[in-house]
Amino acid sequence: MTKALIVIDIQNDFCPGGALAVAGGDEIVPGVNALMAEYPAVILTQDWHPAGHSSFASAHPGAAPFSTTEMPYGTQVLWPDHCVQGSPGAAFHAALDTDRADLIIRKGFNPAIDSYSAFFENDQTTPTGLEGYLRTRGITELTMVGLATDFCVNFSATDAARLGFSVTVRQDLCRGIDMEGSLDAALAGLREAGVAIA
Ligand code: VGL
Ligand code: ZN
Repeated sequence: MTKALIVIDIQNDFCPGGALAVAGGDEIVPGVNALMAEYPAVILTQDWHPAGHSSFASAHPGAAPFSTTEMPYGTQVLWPDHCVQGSPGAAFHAALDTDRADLIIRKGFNPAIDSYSAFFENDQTTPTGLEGYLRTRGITELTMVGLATDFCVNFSATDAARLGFSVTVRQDLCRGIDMEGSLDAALAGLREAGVAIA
C-alpha cells in the first residue's frame, strides 16, 4: 500500500491578493511543506486556464462573477478571471516547496469545460490522467490538502473515493471559498462519499 500527498491549487490567485482569493489561503503553506516529508509521493495540481476560459464571468456578456450559468455539462459558477496559463496568478505560492513534487498535474485547460477535480473535468467523464498515474505507481491511499476546500479539494476527494482510493482530507491544511453554504455542503458530501476528514 503506497500513499501520496495531493496538494491542490496552492497558487497565487487563490491566496490573499489574488484574483480569486481564499481567506487564509497562504496560511497553510508551511504545514503543507512540512507534511510532504511524511509521504513517499507528492503530487501538485495547478488550475491552468486559457485566457477567455468559459468558466470566467468575463467570457459571458452581462454575467457577474460568482453568478451561475447552465453549460452543456450542468450548472457552472462563473468566476473572476484567474489562473490564466503562464500568468503570475497561476504560479504556485512562492513559499510552496514545489521541489518535492513527483508530478504536477494541470487542469482546466479545455476552453469549454472547467475542471475542479484533479481526476475528471466538470463533465464528470473526461479524465485528466491522474487516476492512471496513481494506479500504475501502485498508490492506493491519498491525503489531500489545499485550496479550495469546497471546490477543487471537494471534487478531487469525492472523485478519488468514488474511484476506490482511500482518501483523507486534512481540513486544517485546506481553506474554503464558502459561497452560500458551499463549505458545509462540501463537508457533508465528503463524509457521505466515505472521505475521512482529519
Ligand atoms: C477553484 C474555482 C475555480 C479551486 C478553481 O481551486 O477550488 N475554484 N477554479
Ligand atoms: Zn479555475
